Amino acid sequence: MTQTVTYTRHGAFAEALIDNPPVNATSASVRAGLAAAIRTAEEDPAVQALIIRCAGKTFIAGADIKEFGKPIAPPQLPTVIRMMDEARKPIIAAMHGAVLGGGFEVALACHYRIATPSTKFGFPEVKLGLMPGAGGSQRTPRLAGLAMTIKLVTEGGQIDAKTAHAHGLIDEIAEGDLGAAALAFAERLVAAGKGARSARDLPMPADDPALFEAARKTLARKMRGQTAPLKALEAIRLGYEMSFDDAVVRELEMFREAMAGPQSKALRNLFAAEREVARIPGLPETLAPRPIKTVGVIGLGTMGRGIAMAAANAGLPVIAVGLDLNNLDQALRAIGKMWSGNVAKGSLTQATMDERLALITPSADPTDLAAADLVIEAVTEDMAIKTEVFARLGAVTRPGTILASNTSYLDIDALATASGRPEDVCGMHFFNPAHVMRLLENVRGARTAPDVVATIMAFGKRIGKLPILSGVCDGFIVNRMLAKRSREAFFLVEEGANPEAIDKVLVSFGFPMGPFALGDLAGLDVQAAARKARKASATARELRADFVEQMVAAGRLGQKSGAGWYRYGEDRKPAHDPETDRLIAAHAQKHGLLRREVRADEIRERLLYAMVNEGAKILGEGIAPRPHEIDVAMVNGIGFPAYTGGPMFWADQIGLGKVLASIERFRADYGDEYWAPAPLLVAHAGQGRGFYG
Ligand code: 3H9
Repeated sequence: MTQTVTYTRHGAFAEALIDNPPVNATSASVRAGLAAAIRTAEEDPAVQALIIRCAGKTFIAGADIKEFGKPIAPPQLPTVIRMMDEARKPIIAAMHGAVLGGGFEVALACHYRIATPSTKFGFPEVKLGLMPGAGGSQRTPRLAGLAMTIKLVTEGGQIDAKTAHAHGLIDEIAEGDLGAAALAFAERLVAAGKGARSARDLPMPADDPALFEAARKTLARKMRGQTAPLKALEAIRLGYEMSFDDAVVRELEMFREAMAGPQSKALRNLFAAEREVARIPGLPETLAPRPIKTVGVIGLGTMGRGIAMAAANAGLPVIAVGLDLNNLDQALRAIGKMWSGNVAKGSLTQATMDERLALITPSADPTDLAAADLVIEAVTEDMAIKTEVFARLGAVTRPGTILASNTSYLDIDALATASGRPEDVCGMHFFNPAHVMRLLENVRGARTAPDVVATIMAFGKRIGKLPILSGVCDGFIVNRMLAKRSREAFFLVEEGANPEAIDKVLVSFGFPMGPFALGDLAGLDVQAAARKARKASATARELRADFVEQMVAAGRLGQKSGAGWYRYGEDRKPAHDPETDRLIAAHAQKHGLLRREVRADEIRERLLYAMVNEGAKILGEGIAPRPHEIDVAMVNGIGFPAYTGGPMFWADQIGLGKVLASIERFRADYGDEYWAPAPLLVAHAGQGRGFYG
């Protein structure tokens, strides 16, 4: 048929086999091949039914994202789907892997559907700022009802084959070889005298405005700020307002409008960036990673426990070394408690939990780490202690064992020197809670061996993380950028903004919470310790804005003590606390500060441009190889809203010239020390280009 679609006759049945790696997207040649297969099967009197199946790991995982934003070669997907609707012979989808987006739409346009038990189905379009564009919003309700449709189409999640079957989205779950099962299904179909049929001809389910209303509320909370989910919801309603044929035309128009919008552009850039960060410039893709069969974790505080859990969750044996026996026992009980919580919620079986626990071997003796292939150090964030631990690790582990520090800002190169094996040393900075958060900031030291870099990137993926690579600097990518945001937040409080107003600006920008609510959540004692560690490099003004230290001195540690910037009741919701106002007022009086009204615009620009400027320095210094790393890290690490694409992409959309002009204004007002623009930002702005080109 075409390069990507093979047409084969098996007696009375034809099979169109799609082979378009990596994910069998409906690229131009697939669309053309499918159209040709449908025509051929329709015209061949010997063919009684057509089967559509895919080679490789998956059924069609969607429209071809790489074609988006370019002119689409005919036939377009809706045209092929229309041919399926009009076919007189039954078309059967035989599915495995992921049936997503346009792939799900092709399946739903088939007249019958069978799938292997492990197949997953979904409409991830909203995650790309899009909505189904080839009938998904119209066929799904006709087959599966409104509630399931709303969930699938607006939230972008996936369902398994059992659920799809229970909701009428597939006809049969196929055991054994899929090709053979599809042929057997076709034979039974024809023997039973069943012919072509189309979901197009089914009625819409009874309207239920309350369901739509409830969904609007859920989306406003769960997918705050995103435009596509609400558009997708609106598209479902089209089925009540016009004929199926008109509704799919309008759905396609809405899909195209979404595609041209800023959120989709940003989310698609992020999708590509999340994949691009796995390819490290200058590192040959053929470089073999070192084998990791056993993981060691040393230091079993909150981070060490989470890291041990993340490794055991991926089925890896873990030697968990705690430095004293009491702590060891406590750590294991805490790990058990966290997994028990999952068992209680039903997301983990007791048997799996037992298996995972059995993978963790506790020890109080670092020499046991000789059996590990990778040791992740998560002891107290103190350079003297870490240096000692690395010296010890260098001595007790085998040469070639990778020694990674989970430090969030300390110097990996100094730890490398202490180990005596600098080529084996790197950073692996997990985010709290380490068994949950996807981002993993891997750090390459000056002397880290290239195959160590390849290993920690592959290892991160293996334990279900999204690893990005950073170079060595204070705070690496995420904390270095975040530190600038914190600096501005504290300065703004000194100048007159109140913490709630600052948090509100960031929440309305799309962050899950603002810097003060975040500080309360993380613990102000933790923040104070980090400030203390950086005291030597802090400016006089940064030292003066010592709100965190004042809070801690007053016993206000954040959520855990019931009060920090905010006051917390039983429900843990932040409430205004007049004590905070008093503390700020006293601070202003003590230092003779005249507080003024600060506008939301200024708050937003100071907090966000401080990060963009630091991001530009990080890029210019080569700490991040590309803007991709920064955007992926900030979206997944601190909740920079995904639909902006991340700070660097967002700045590109504003225009670097405009960003620079604001930074220059801040520089004039607040000094070079804080607002000297990054040379790369100046250079790019001068050339009229963005960070991405
Ligand atoms: C849509 O369908 C619109 C329609 O409703 C309307 C049309 C009119 N196209 O994620 P991975 C590449 S919107 C092109 O690492 P995994 C990806 O870039 C679309 N390429 O693998 C990467 O290549 P590279 C709705 C795609 O096994 C490689 O495949 N569909 C596409 O972890 C491997 O990807 C989606 O949004 C694509 N659609 O996960 C599905 N998808 O390394 C998005 C992937 O060269 N895809 N690639 O960059 C996914 O969710 C995952 O890729 C999947 C596999 C679960 C399929």
